[in-house]
Amino acid sequence: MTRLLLLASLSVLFAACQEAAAEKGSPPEEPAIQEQAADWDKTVSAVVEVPSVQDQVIVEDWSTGLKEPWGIHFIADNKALITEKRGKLWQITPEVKLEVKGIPESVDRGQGGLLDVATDPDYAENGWVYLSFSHADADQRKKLMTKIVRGKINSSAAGLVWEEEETLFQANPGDYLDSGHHFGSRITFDNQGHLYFGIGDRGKMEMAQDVTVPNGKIHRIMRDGSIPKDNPFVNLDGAYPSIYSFGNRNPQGTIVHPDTGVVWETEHGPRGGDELNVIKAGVNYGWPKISYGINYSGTVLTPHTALPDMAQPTSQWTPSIAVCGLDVYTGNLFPEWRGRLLAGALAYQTVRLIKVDGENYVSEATLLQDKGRVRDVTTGPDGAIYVALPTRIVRITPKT
Ligand SMILES: [Ca+2]
Repeated sequence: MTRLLLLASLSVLFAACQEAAAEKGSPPEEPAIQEQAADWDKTVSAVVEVPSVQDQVIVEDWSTGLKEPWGIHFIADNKALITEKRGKLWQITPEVKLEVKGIPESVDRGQGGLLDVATDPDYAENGWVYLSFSHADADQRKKLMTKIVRGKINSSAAGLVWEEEETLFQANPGDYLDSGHHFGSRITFDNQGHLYFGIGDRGKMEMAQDVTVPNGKIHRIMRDGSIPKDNPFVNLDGAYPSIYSFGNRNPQGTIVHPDTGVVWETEHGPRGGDELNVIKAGVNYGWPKISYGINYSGTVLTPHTALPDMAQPTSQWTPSIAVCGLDVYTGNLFPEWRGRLLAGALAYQTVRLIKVDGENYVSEATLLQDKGRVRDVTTGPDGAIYVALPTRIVRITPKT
């Protein structure tokens, strides 16, 4: 009942927004696709051709023999935790690959599986490791939803073991979906004790506008899983209190910029319209009411690239590069790149180095191209840039 009421009130709000737009003289009916293309230049940049900085770097294998690595996170110099989508967590150095046994069971189906890995900002003191994955309901593993846990990796006679597990986010059983699409779900932290993660729309695009379901959202929780008192929907009956923003199609990169505290996010558009967003409390990022993309079949998905009360992306990529993995460069090997975003991409097999200024997009360059689909990218403790490709991790260092 609550959900119905909320949906009803949201659609009333939406209708009111449309009317308001019509009153202001905006066309109530759609511009053609060609006219939308012209609009891209007026609102946000559609980045197609970018300069390359590849001649400034060396790319070498760091770890090979991996199978679909999804997340990479360094825990010491030359030592990283790596997730494989099929459900394995590894502690890896260039010489030794150790499996962490006893991690929670994930379901490797479609885009689901074992997804991101991150460590606590106070990892050296508390040892907490965070995982996101596609979790199955009890009903024969048919229905799935993104789940977030933390645990500790301890040494035992049998090797590395996952222990002291705590569930930080788990959806209500009724919100699990029989779909293998769009799980999100990078994990990142700010310096006020919050943990951010995304859940994609799970292939049910209208649900991204409904705050009574967890999909199509960026969530913010405390590191122990409790809900921040100032989250935007904590007082809205029926809403998931962990929701921080909504209307997010499939967040595949989320990172808090260490210099500015800005929460940057990359998300997949449909065909066209991959987005770079600045995530803020309570904001509607528009999916699927507004998009710079079209349906995969080539038909119009939505006539709108902008509507009142829906945030524009900071930048967007049309055609889609299939953004995946996002970090901020914080090392010393490339001093002039400090503070820039590192954005990976699957379809375009690229890593983009993005210059930002506060909440604004400035420019981007190609750092890596055509080495394989890029699933994740991170700054290592040594200042090199590490990139997860389909079977290996490569290390990027300066040429001179
Ligand atoms: Ca959007």
